[in-house]
Amino acid sequence: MAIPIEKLRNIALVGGQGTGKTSLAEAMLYQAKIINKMGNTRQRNTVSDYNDIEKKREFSIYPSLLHLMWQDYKINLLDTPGFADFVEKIIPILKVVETVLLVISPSMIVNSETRRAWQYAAKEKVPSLVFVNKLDEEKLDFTELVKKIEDEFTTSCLPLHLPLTQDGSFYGVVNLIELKAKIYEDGKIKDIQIPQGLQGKVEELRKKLVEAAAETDDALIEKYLGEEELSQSEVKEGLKNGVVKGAFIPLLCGSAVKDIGIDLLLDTMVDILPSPLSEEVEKKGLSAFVFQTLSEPHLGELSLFRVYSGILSSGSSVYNSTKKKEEKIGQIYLMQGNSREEVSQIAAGDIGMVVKLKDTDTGDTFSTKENPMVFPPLELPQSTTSTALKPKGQKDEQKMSTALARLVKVDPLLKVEVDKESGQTILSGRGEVHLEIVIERLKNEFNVEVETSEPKVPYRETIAVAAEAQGRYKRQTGGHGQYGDAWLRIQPLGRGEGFRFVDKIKGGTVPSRYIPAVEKGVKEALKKGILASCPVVDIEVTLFDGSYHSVDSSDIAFQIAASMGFKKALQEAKSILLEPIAEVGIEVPDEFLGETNGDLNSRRGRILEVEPFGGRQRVKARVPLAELHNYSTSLRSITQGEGTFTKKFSHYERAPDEVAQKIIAQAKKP
Ligand SMILES: Nc1nc2c(ncn2[C@@H]2O[C@H](COP(=O)(O)OP(=O)(O)OP(=O)(O)O)[C@@H](O)[C@H]2O)c(=O)[nH]1
Ligand SMILES: [Mg+2]
Repeated sequence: MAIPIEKLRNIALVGGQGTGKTSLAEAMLYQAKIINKMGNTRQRNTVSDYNDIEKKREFSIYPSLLHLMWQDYKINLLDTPGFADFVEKIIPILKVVETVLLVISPSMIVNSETRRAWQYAAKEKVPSLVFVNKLDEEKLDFTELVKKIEDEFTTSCLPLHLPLTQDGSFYGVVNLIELKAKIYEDGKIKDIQIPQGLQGKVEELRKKLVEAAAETDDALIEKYLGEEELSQSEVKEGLKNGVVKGAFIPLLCGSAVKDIGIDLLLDTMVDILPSPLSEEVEKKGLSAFVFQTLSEPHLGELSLFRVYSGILSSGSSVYNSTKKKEEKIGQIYLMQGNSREEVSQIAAGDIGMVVKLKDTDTGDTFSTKENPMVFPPLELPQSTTSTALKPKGQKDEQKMSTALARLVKVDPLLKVEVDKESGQTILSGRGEVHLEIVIERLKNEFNVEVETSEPKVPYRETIAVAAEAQGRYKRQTGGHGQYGDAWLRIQPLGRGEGFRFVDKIKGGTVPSRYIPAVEKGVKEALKKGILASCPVVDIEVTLFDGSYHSVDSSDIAFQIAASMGFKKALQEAKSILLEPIAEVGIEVPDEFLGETNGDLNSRRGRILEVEPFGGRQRVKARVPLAELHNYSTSLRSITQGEGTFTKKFSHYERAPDEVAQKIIAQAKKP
């Protein structure tokens, strides 16, 4: 069944953890008669949270795609996870929806995850509307709520609904667009008169609403100022304009688990939310964007895509213009959680899924080779938490790296690297739970058990004063022996200057043909210093004297002699340990600044700058990398989830003596 593009809606459900997004999706599917009984995340039987790990944890981890028909409109819903580690999963999704439904609850109006989600949506210029859920359970001060939303999002908040409560219990909703009231009793919906006591409030809100609708259009405002009544459809059209422009945030209310206000929510989506036409791509032929990849144990990889122009058909060949490769499209499906329905094609504006693509990743564009276009690459934040992984089974090394590669492919917020220096496999992500889940999947789906440890800190060794030493290597065995002798002088260089080798041999005391061997020997020795087996840096090594033997000398003998001499010189100079320092940028609300700074001090951090901005503080600091392990978790707990941070390597600094002693002792342990 082809649905005209103006009758499509693509909507993302976003907001803090546990506000009821998954439940709301379930309630909408129920209203639309896709399911005949509502599941509950606590009973682990919702359509959206179908994954075993989601069921076990009872919250969403992966975005899921659902769809329903309301009137003759098709609504695609993307239910996203609210847990702090997963908020960034909405970034690709914001590319493919026209609106964001921000789900809040009276006890969690705007927490840090909701705020972040809002900021991402605002950055992508995707308009939002707010649904206050859980009114069956939590008390709400309506006026206070509107004010809070306006303060937080600095946009005017426009209630479309007013909750009906009696003796503190929530039983119905006044629809301010149509000026009708509804009550919900045991699954039955009844129209009622707007209660007398509410008339005043209803009139006040209705006036605000009509005014906001009129203000979006010159003709409407003229009519309105001329004191003519706007028709129902004019009000709706005006509201739709306002939503597209982000002129206000519409506010709706209800209860997902009690199924109150859900029909009105769906009506609103149809009536005043924009269709994909609001952002039509000017293009001939196919353009589509892969916004999500999921992996299913028996199916392999599933790619969710949104078509912007043209049609994507099963069995066709398309051009992956990001990778510049042809891609064969197999069977296309519509998704309802994890159940799939085969379709022959997906047209512009709509969302679908295709399995087993060869060369396509999240963020890739499909088009035609004749008319290629590429959507800009996704801007994803850096990882904040890392752990080193080692397989428990000795033979599982290869299995682990294959499994990790597959998991990273379906999650662009994850990163796996083998650290060149330590040889450790480092898994990085957005938080500890994010990494825990990967480890759980390695075990459940790939049968690889792993041990975790802290990633090794890349310390360095250097010298602060100059020194000299002789390296002499002499071996007499049977026939011809080995002989090399080099006098080396070492001198400190500036931080970051690395290594310099100087040849100051006079009079051929070391013949020039052996000098490269001396340099090579020093370079070998640089790789592992004498303190904690870490590389030696920022040092100048001068070969200034030596001796040789016409028969016994060789490259290898000079190499060994140089290496011995270099180590001796390091001892003479009393080499020192350098530790990496990271520059961190932290953002916290005002009230947590004191504790955040205190914590930075206890991590040997140096605060460089504190700059206030809009009720928050930006802190720039330098902190030894070794002290930042698990920082994302501590910052979250200090700031009740409100703090965010980025880190990048800054420079090396001499480690304080007591710190260095510990590191050296640790490294000497067998
Ligand atoms: N009383 C009441 N409880 C609700 C309502 N909606 C959801 N809940 C409960 O709140 C809890 C969390 O609901 P979910 O739907 O899983 O919340 P979510 O927003 O999807 O959470 P995340 O996926 O972690 O972001 C569950 O125990 C739900 O039963 C509601 O309208 N009223
Ligand atoms: Mg959920």
